[in-house]
Amino acid sequence: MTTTPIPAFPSGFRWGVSTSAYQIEGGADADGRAPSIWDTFAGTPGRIVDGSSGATACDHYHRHTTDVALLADLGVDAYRFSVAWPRVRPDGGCPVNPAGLDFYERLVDDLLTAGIDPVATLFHWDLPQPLQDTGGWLNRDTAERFAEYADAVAARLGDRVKLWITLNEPFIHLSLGHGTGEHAPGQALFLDALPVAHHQLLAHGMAVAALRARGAGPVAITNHYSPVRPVGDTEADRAAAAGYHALHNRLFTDPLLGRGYPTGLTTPAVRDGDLDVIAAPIDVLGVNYYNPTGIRAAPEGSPLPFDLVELDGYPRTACDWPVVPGGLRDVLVWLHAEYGDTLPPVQVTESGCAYDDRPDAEGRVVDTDRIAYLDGHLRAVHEAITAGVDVQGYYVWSLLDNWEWAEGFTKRFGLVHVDYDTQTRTPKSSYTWFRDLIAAHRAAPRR
Ligand code: IFM
Repeated sequence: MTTTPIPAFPSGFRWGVSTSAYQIEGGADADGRAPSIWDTFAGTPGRIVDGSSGATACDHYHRHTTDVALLADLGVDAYRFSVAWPRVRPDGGCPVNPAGLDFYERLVDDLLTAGIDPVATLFHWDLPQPLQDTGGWLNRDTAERFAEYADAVAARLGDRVKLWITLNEPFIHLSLGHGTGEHAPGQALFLDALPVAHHQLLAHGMAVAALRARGAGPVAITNHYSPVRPVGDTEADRAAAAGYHALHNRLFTDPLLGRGYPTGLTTPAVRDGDLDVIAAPIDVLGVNYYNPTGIRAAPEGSPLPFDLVELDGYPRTACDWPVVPGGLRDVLVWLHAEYGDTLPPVQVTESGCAYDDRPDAEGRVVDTDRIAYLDGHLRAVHEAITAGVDVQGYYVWSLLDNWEWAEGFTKRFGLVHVDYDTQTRTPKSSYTWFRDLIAAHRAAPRR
C-alpha cells in the first residue's frame, strides 16, 4: 500500500456502504414475509457450502437501530440497502403487506434522522417464490409484477428515499441463477437463459415509469462490470473474450442506453416497444466491480463458447478473486469512452473484498488487507475522475459481514465483524480507516 495520501475527491462526492436484504435481515417469517427463491434454494441440500441460510443472518430486521448507529458513527453520506419484495408483496402480486413496508419506513426515517441518505435497491435477487412457481424471470408477467411492487414501495417511501436502484447486478442473477445454476433459482440454461435478461430489463424500464409517476427519483440501475482479459493468443481466444465482454459488460448496458441488444444476444422474447421502455432515461448508473475475468475459447462441444480462466500474478481475496484495482479504473474509463454523452453520472455502488477476519486476543479485528484493497480501489476511482469520468460516489461492500449466497457464512466482506452466534458487532480496523478517510475528505474537498 502506498503511503502517499489518497488524493482529494470532488466536493459533493458521495461516501457510502451497501448491503442487501436477504444477506443481513433475517426475520424470515416476521410480519408476513413469505419465502423467496433464496429460502427455497438454501433449503435444498448441497446448494450452500456450509448448509446455512439467510433465515437469521445478521438479524438486522430486529437490530436495525444498532446498525444505523454504526452508520452514523462511520459518517457515511448514504446507505444502500435493498427492499425485500417478499416482505412487501409476499405473493409476488397483490395484496401489499403494510407491515413489510413499515420496517423500511422505520429504517428510512432513522437514517434521515441520522443525516444519512437512504438509497433503496428494489431487487437484489430475492424473488418471491410464488412468482418463480409461475416461471420467474422466464415469464414476461414477472416484469409487470415488479412494476406493481415498485409502485407500492414508491407510494410509501417516494418522498424520502434519495436514490432508487431498480435492479442489482442483473448479469449475475442471469448468469449464476439461470445460466449455470450456482445461485437461486438454480437453473442451468446456459444461453437459453437470455429471456431472463430481457424480462429483467423490461422490469427495470417499467419500474422507472412507476417511480417517476409517483414523483420518486433520482433513479438508477446497478450492473456488475468486469474487464475481460483474453488468455491465450489464438483468434478463437480473442473471439471468445470479445463474446464474453459483450455478454458481461454490454448485454444490459447497451439497451439501457438506447443501443438495443449487442449482436447475437437478442431473444425472441423482445416485443415491439420493449426497447423504448428499457431505454427510459436514468439519472445514475451504478457500477459494481470486484475483479477482471480471464477468458479463453472453450473446447468444441462445450455448452458455452468461452471458458473462465484464473488470472495469475495477483494477490487474492478469500473468495480467490484477484486483487486488481486498476480494473475498476479501466471499467469506468471504458464506460465513458464507449457510451460518451449517453452515459449518465456514475456511482460505484459496490467495491469490497472478503478476508478471513477474526478477532484477536484483545477482541480487535485488524484487517490490513481490506484497508489496502480499499485504498487501491479508491485511487483507481480517482484516476478515472482525473481521466474525465463523472464518478459521483463510492460505496463499500459491505457494512456488515453477512450471508454470502452459495458461500453461506464462510466469506466475510464487512467493515464490521459479526459474531453470528451472539450477533455482536465489532468494527474492524477498516471501519476506522474508512471513517477517518471520509472525515478528512469532508474537511478538505477539492475539484
Ligand atoms: O455479496 C455480493 C452482493 O450481493 C452482490 N455483489 C457482489 C457481492 C460479493 O459477492
